[in-house]
Amino acid sequence: MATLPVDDLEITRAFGPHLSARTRGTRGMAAPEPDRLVKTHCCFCGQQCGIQLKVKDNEVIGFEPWEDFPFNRGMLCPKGVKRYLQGSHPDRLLTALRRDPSAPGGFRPMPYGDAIARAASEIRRLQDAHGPSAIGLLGGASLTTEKTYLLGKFARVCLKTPYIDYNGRLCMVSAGAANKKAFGIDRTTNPWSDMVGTEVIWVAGSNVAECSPITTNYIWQARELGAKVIVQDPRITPIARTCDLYLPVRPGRDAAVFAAVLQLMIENGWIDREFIAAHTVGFDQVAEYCAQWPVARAAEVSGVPERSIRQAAELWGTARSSFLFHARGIEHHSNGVQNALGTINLVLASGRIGKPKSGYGTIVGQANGQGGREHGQKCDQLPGWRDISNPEHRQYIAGVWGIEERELPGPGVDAYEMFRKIDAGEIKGLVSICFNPKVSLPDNQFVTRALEKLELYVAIDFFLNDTARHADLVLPGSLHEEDEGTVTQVEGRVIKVNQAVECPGEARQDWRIIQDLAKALGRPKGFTFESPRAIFDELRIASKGGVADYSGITYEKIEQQMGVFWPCPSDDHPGTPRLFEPGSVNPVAKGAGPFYFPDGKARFNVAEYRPAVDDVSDEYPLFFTTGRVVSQFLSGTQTRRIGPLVDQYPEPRIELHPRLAEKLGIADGAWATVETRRGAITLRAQVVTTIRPDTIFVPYHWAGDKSANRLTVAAQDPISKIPQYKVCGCRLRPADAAPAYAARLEPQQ
Ligand SMILES: Nc1nc2c(c(=O)[nH]1)N[C@H]1C(S)=C(S)[C@@H](COP(=O)(O)OP(=O)(O)OC[C@H]3O[C@@H](n4cnc5c(=O)[nH]c(N)nc54)[C@H](O)[C@@H]3O)O[C@H]1N2
Ligand SMILES: Nc1nc2c(c(=O)[nH]1)N[C@H]1C(S)=C(S)[C@@H](COP(=O)(O)OP(=O)(O)OC[C@H]3O[C@@H](n4cnc5c(=O)[nH]c(N)nc54)[C@H](O)[C@@H]3O)O[C@H]1N2
Ligand code: SF4
Ligand SMILES: [Mo]
Repeated sequence: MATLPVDDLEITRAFGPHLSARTRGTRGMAAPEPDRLVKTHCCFCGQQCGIQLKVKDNEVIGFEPWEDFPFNRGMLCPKGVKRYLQGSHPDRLLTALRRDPSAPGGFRPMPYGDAIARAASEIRRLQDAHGPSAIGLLGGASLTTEKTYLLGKFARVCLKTPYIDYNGRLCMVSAGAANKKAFGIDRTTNPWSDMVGTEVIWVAGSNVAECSPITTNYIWQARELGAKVIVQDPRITPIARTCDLYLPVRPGRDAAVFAAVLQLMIENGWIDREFIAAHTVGFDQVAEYCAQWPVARAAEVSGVPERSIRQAAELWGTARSSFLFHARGIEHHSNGVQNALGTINLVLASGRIGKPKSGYGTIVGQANGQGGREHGQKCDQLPGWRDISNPEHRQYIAGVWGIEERELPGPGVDAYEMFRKIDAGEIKGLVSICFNPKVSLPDNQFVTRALEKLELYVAIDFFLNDTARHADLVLPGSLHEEDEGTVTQVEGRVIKVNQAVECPGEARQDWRIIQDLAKALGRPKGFTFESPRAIFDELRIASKGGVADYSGITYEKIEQQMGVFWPCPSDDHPGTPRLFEPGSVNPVAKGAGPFYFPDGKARFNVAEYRPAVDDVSDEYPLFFTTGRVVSQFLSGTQTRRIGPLVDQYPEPRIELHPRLAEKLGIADGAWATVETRRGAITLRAQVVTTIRPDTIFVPYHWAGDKSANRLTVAAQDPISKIPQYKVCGCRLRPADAAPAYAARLEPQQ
């Protein structure tokens, strides 16, 4: 298939002249009065702030704070405040599209019913010729839990393919695998309000202030009451600017720091031997490994000064209460699971878990980063956090789905591996929803090449995202405010997204599209739900008895309690805000102890340091790392269309330290070219004192020749399969010339 041009400048520019009535209201002209307010949640990050949408004539025209919602108490970040502007964007898909290279933009509108029929007949053709596994399905963790459940069922029961995976593969899976190994359950341990009053908070690899702004507020509240904050990051991010101890780690070296800290805790007697003996196994092997990490060695490897590692060990080791958080900074590595296990070892050795002012958590990324990883859209998983390779689990879910156990496919492969299978011709047709892999996967020129080999690609989205531009058929799905359903936010609280408006034009709610496909394929059995509530009711049964047990959660209970923390195993159960409390009972340990293993004990795991793949070298001497800025979200499909957010940070820039800038002769604002073994891109430089001089940072929210993922390496963690987005070797030089896109940019200061 031919590639269509991708130019996000056109997207952004389109926003200006096409401002709709409601958008004009936000730009100084009189805003219309709303007909009603709808209590719901933000569509963007995993904080899932409560918000009230103002609705007039089936349009969202603004927002009001929802001050009663306990998590954010009316506070919102810039993205939450501007989110409502996307619905009115002229790019909103109102019809199905079919590829036609002769049409302007490469696509022609098509009646929805014809598009569904065409998609189904092509899927059937490919499956008849090559078997069920010729089709792959990609889902997303911005979808409601009901949709993710339906997708998992659709892949296995309707398409009968093992090949389903989701974009959380790029996000939560290192933390998830580590949590599974250590605790037998994968959830943050405490509600965030528990943080207020704790003594020490350790943040490893998270730009909390820009990516989880409401969490920052909890950290600040804790600090007001005396908490000491430790931040471990190669950049002095906004949260690091106000912390008590900053650990300027070299990208990819965190495991060395964790090992040395544990070693110092052991040497100084700062561990809780009683807790370790009563509630854990595996400590001795971990202690043996850490003995190889005297502080001097860790300092040399990690770049963190010896005295800072000692201070961290003392602060952490001697505290009476504490929280440890991490996010993608330590997880986006080919050593990501080991890094996460390194932090868990520090928590377990301290014995500070399962208590009101002490806890541990990985900060969830996407809107439903938590619920979206529990109910079966992962390649190896069945609903309720069940395992697709476990015969008992298969039997149970087959029973719920009304099929024979042997009819259930086995485990599939991770999302990146699916692209390798596409490249190899094994997967010939792809259906994707809520995923923009062309921008978000590493080494994305490979992804583009693979997309071109597909015989059939069907994309479901509300915008024609950069990947969907390769589709044969595009089905117009639903925006967040056009549907209802549950999501599970960062604390483990299951909440409800409420519908504010109807889908415009021929657009459909995503779950209806999936069911329409099942019907057109002639396999409607099990796909005749009439509402998200009906899907949720089946999900409750499917999750019953699993680790992620939602069976006692109802839409009514969510509304009454403003959210229900899972697990919630029965109708009269109030939910579980805090995990692992003494005396707590779970379905795996059955009362033997608070952790989710048959003996009720947590597991220490040796958390080994391994050098990064494609690490710095003589040829590529600088660390290249990637991440986010506050005003943009993920692959930018949504936020690059919201004018005020674009204004806040219009273009990706290369952050570099003044010393490096001077050495290379690169001035602030000048064009510079960064190159890795995969390719080169030219962006403006942003000279900042808040980054290690041996490291450069580029945010990844842009496509095409501004895409950081042209440069990243497709190395993956062997257990979680997360890509190593956070480090590879690169070199930097002043640009020979401005890039082609510069000609169309606004003049810069
Ligand atoms: N504004 C905004 N907010 C978001 C998102 C967004 O796109 N935009 N996305 C949401 C999603 S899906 C996610 S996953 C989260 C991500 O939230 P975060 O993980 O907090 O964000 P990142 O920018 O990916 O990376 C965090 C930090 O890791 C640091 N880092 C890089 N390499 C290393 C390393 O080797 N070790 C350590 N210790 N740190 C390192 C970077 O300097 C960066 O400050 O944010 C969520 N919130
Ligand atoms: N270099 C680098 N790359 C990264 C990262 C990094 O830190 N550095 N971070 C990684 C991480 S943590 C993540 S989470 C991924 C995210 O990567 P992606 O999942 O590819 O990013 P999104 O922008 O969320 O793409 C989702 C698409 O779904 C659509 N969408 C959103 N909600 C809905 C919905 O309800 N229904 C439908 N039908 N469509 C919807 C949006 O319009 C968008 O086109 O990127 C990863 N890539
Ligand atoms: S913090 Fe996250 S959920 Fe809250 S308003 Fe911002 S993007 Fe939305
Ligand atoms: Mo993420």
